[in-house]
Amino acid sequence: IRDCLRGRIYPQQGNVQLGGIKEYADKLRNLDRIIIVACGTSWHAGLVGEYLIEEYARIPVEVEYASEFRYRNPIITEKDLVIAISQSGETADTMAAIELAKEKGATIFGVCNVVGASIPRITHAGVYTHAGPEIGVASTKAFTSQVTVLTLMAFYMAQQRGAITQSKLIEYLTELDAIPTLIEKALKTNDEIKEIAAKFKDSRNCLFLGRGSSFPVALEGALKLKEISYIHAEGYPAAEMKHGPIALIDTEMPVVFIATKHSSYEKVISNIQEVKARGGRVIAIVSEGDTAVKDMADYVIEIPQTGEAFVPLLATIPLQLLSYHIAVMRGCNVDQPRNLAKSVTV
Ligand code: F1P
Repeated sequence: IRDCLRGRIYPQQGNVQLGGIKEYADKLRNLDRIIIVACGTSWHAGLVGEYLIEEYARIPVEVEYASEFRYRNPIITEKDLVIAISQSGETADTMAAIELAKEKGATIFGVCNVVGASIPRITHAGVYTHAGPEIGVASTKAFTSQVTVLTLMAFYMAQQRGAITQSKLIEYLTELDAIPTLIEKALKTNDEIKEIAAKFKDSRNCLFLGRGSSFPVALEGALKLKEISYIHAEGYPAAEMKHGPIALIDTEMPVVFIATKHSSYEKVISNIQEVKARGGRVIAIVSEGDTAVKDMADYVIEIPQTGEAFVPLLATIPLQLLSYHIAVMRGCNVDQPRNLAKSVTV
């Protein structure tokens, strides 16, 4: 995360560039569909990409686990654009999904961190995230960088297709430029998060809930907790809670909400009330200055105010820190979690 803040992701000059995909501007203007393939954390970044591309560029997007896609008989045509996302650029399932889509004539873009890895070599074009080496096995800064690239892609495609004007594009890019400073600010909640972690370190389960593009952030928060602390955690769309997970809520169940002041704020508030009414313990990620959620939740963590498109970049930070502190307090090796490999090449 700190490397990202030092400007190793956008906007440092010459780093993240859409140059490769800009050669495909015509294709992007005439696309009917995008298929995103990835595994693990990269798949969660793909889901954020789906929300942003559909919202801003209005292109239909499907997000597939590469590990499933490669073994079924998916419908792919030469009109499709497939975006493969991978930190390592070596994940065997993602490579197999690319080969399958290539055989059917699709155009393939890659979003990779490791320069010169296998995936960039088998894609038609792509973007390097340049987040620097991931030291730990669990993906952290790679996720924020992938989301940054997908956010840029969504705005670029939107502008190419006339869904947003050039001046709107510049407005969004200016907002994106401010994100590293806002992440610095978000990191200042580290000590508060450590105190919250101490209260929940002995939990056996945890739920993460969010709506819209905060739903994939909830999935990623749950995955980080599972991967590094071995606590069973589930991410769900908050609106899905009433269709099942609500049965799990009792005084032993911590529920982490992403409850920033954006389009679904009121609905998330009613979900928090439902959890509190059943004795659940709520940790909420809120926008700076929020009062309504503060009155309801047991613990709140503030993130700086930002446009809705950029919430995934900021809301992820406290969730990563929460998992980190819980894992350290439980004596887990956060860099080398048991049973996990950095690149899954088989
Ligand atoms: C995909 C991934 C990572 C996870 C772990 C296993 O890797 O699932 O998200 O943290 O390292 O592999 P990649 O394709 O993004 O390199």
